[in-house]
Amino acid sequence: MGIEERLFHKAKTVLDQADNVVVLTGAGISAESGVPTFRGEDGLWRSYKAEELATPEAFRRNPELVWEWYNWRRRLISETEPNAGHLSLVALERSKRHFALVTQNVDGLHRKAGSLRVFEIHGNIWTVRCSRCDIEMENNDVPLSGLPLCPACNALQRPGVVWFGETLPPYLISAVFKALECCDVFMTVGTSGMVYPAASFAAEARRSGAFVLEVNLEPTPNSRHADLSLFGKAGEILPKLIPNISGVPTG
Ligand code: BV8
Ligand code: ZN
Repeated sequence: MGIEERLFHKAKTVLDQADNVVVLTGAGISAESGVPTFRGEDGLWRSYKAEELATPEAFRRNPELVWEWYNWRRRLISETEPNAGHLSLVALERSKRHFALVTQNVDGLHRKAGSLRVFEIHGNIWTVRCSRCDIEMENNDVPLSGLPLCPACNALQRPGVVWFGETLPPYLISAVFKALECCDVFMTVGTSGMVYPAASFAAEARRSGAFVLEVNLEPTPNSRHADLSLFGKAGEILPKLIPNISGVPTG
């Protein structure tokens, strides 16, 4: 058995035997669905700069531009479907007593695939939130007709996502850190390990004694905390790692 196969077999055995699994996903798991990642060659940030768009200051300065960017992403995401990587994580969730899927993605594709125990720590692009009274609601219009206004106080609504410089919902973060404390296996899938606090989860899980498994196209800052890294496409690796025992329709 070659080294690759041995590593793969080890990863599969560890995942099979785990009773409590936490998975962190990033933009890379949605890449094969056609959603551009943030920092790859087709990266979202290439055409735009994060500080220009995904910040509260940018929204205050130019809400039209920020909504134009989100409308473009909403349209693009509305035409995508979950891929084999998303579906494999549904099968994994159904096969484990204790399971949490923590995603940095705002595209909603994990829920669309059938995942239930999902923490969307950076929010969801299909949610809009009032910039004054914080009331949140779902809005699936593609595109939004003009700048959306709050039905309660008529102020401007913003995308229901967490921008740079904004803190993540505290209840979500404490739930994630509790999950990291008790998991046997922590798997990262398709994340560059650049954005905090998600970028600190692998080290945290390792400190708590979990086996850390990385699935990504290339090495990342998470790699040094990983017991084992499998480099390749999530949509190809995950279906081989996770037997579809629960008969999740593979689309
Ligand atoms: C916060 C929602 C408290 C919006 C996003 C200095 C040091 C440490 C921290 C900071 C610092 N300066 C500022 C900070 C804090 C900042 C931060 O981390 N900045 C970074 C850039 C240094 N973080 C914050 O502000 C967070 N809040 O910390 O609050 C605070 C406040 C102020 C100051 C300090 C602390 C809030 C962060 C949330 C930002 N919102 N998204 C939206 O989406 O519109 S972040 C955005 O990046 C997305 O959520 C995205 O998911 C996320 C992370 O990127 P990735 O998912 O990893 O995607 P990326 O493209 O980078 O990588 C994809 C990977 O997949 C690649 O490795 C690629 O190889 C791989 N891949 C590609 N295809 C495939 C694949 N793998 C497998 N298969 C494939 N097919
Ligand atoms: Zn309002």
